[in-house]
Amino acid sequence: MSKFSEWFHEILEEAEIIDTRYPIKGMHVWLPQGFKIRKYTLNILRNLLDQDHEEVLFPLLIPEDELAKEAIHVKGFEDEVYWVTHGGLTQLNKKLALRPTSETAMYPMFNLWVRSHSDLPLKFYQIVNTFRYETKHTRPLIRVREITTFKEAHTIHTDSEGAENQVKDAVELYKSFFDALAVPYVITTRPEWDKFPGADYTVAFDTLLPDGKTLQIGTVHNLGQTFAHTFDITYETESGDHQYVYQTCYGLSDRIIASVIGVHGDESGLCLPPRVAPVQVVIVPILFKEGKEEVLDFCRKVEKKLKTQSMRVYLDDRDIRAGKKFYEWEMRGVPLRIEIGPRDIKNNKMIVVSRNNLEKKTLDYHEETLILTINTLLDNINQEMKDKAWERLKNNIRKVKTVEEAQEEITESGGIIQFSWCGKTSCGKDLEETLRVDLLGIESQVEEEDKCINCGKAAKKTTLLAKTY
Ligand code: A5A
Ligand code: MG
Ligand code: ZN
Repeated sequence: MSKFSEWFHEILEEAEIIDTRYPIKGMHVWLPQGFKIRKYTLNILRNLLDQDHEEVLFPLLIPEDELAKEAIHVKGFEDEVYWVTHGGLTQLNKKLALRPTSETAMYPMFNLWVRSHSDLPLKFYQIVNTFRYETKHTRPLIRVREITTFKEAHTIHTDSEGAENQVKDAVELYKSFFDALAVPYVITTRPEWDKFPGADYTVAFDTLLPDGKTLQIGTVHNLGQTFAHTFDITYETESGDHQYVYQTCYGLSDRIIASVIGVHGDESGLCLPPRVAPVQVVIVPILFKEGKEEVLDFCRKVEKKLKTQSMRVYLDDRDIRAGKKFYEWEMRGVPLRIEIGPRDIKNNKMIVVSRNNLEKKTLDYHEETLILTINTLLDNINQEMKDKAWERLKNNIRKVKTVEEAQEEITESGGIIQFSWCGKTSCGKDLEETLRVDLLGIESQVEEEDKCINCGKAAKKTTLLAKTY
């Protein structure tokens, strides 16, 4: 296990995010702290999606014949499907799959729903659990067998341009989402052999974890007309013809939480972006024998004031050492700590400590501007976290000219390698095997004349590779 892996498992337990002791491999329990981080993260996501998507909720079970209809799709998932075979003691005539994803649950209904060009486009999403019998090593939040937080959006369009544009819109939406979490990413078009089963192409977001491996944190698929043909989803055009629709889908999972934890955490524990932190500001009274009540009263006043702005504030008035409280709230990733002691009250001061850099500042205390001051501090913390995370990602993307160089970088520093590639599947797979990495995909077309680092033929594409989760 890498040092990061160990850190990750420990912090999930210590910060009470996930309990991994549930007696089914790859299935875990969300604890109250984790559930809150998840809730605030999903609030951001729902706010973005609700601008032009409709939230729906489909059944968990999919009949065997529907799942099997789309041949390429089912081939991609056949090793990973859990089956319900019995109702009580009765064997079912038709096996039922636990959804690994919901194309084959939704699209038979889309067949019924889509009638006329005037109905389109349609944009739906749901946030549900899905089940995948993963055979690779499972890890909490990163590779699970019950994905508890599967956001899948599914859209329907009259023409291919509509679907193309939706892919671009979805990429923008995911950018906004990850920006809100201060999580940096690279965006690539996955190589042919790694696209979503049934898609024309897949655009993926990957972030970099501290051990130098990347994590796929989101995918956007252009499905073209493949599923439309399979599920006979057609609409009537203005002139009365019947045409097959074009579709896209895009998904996120528990990995969004894993990335927030993994990207920002440090040796003191969690470091949460203010928008998803269960507690955004903790107030720690610095108490001495004398003037105890006065300090507590003052802290209560500050707490009340900040709460009026629906800020998530916690006054830690437990009867334990302040140092112990600092340590605990730092471990839990609370973005901002306010310390108030008897001398501060006298001098109209307060001490604030930002979790992201553990910097301590003494500020003037003014009741009228308190909220503004704290909000500004929280905004700054978010910005600093984002800048730092992006800088680390950028510093870990290295351009190479040869396979040997790639090998060296991968063994010595990990991270993401940028290189020129001819675009051929056989050559790409050969590279993956030689270097024991994954091609993340294509960033862009090569602008000048260049050579593939592996086969020496004309390069067409700037491509990224990395060791991946
Ligand atoms: N229907 C489309 C959206 C779909 O299923 N796409 S997907 O297969 O790529 O899954 C969406 C996202 O879920 C992926 O980008 C990946 O980040 C995440 N994911 C896939 N398998 C996972 C697993 N076993 N555990 C956690 N996250 C997973
Ligand atoms: Mg897979
Ligand atoms: Zn090549």
